[in-house]
Amino acid sequence: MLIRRPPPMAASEITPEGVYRRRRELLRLLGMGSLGLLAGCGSADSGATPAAADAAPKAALGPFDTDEARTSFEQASTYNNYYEFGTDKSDPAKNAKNFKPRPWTVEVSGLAERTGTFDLDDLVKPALVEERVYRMRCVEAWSMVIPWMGVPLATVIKALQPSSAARYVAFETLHDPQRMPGQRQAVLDWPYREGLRLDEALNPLPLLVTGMYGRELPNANGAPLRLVVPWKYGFKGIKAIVAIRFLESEPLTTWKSLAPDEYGFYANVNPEVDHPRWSQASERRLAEGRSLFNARIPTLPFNGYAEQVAHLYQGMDPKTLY
Ligand SMILES: Nc1nc2c(c(=O)[nH]1)N[C@H]1C(S)=C(S)[C@@H](COP(=O)(O)O)O[C@H]1N2
Ligand SMILES: [Mo]
Repeated sequence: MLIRRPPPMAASEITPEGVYRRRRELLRLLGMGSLGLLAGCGSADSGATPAAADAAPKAALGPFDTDEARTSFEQASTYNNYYEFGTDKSDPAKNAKNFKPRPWTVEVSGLAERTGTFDLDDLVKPALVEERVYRMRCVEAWSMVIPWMGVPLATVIKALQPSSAARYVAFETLHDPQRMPGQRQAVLDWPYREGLRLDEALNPLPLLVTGMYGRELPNANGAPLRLVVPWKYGFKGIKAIVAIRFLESEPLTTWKSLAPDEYGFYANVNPEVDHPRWSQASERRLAEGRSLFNARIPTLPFNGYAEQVAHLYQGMDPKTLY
């Protein structure tokens, strides 16, 4: 995570949020079964223009959804970290445009009852997809509010039946320099790797994501399958997942192995533990009506999810949680 001055955002402040809402309403009117599930989990209209928001029917927010102003689809899909497609924020949207995210399989291995190669739809069942509106806080101190669509990681893991010896779950991104041009350079030790402690992974918050804003997941955001762990820094949210492994000991993760004094395995958002090169006390929120140049807002412990997850770390030194 090299530190760069953020590029100008002017054009992308104009958002297609209205388009997103209209599509949802249309699907609702058509009574589409799968959307019933999605809509039931809430899609508040808080990020919309005021006039449209008043006119639109309001679905209740789910228990984990934030009602903060949302980042627009345009912003969230064009300002990305995805080094497999380049290191500039604008690279992934351009360089991943022709990436083919289907067909897609995921290899499950290690300490579990059900292992093997799964077709994506068999592992992350479309019928179980729900919407979650989460804050996303990058370790670089910018943040977004994104309506993700996916299946709770806990649901998927339980179906795989990890054995009692399994204490960690590890994830790996596709390694294919033909399809991911950024991998032709040794920027990272490819493939990108991430992981969670199993009890973290079984918490209700982490989501295996296949969509956002009521649409298929854009390639730049990690199509067809990425992880979202809202109380941790964004780099834990590994994209284009092709492998899931159940392990007894902590797996090596990409950013920790590259710079262990700067990035940890836990990477829990913590305003009191600064990055060695910058403060983590506040963040620049990229959302409706805000740009990266707006005044900073305070960063919350566990990114505002302390109530749901703080108990997982009782007795641990907050410094090691970074
Ligand atoms: N495979 C892979 N996953 C990745 C990254 C990456 O470079 N490669 N970047 C991470 C970082 S640093 C962040 S902040 C988020 C960004 O997700 P977004 O582009 O959808 O906002 O993806 C994470 N997942
Ligand atoms: Mo990040």
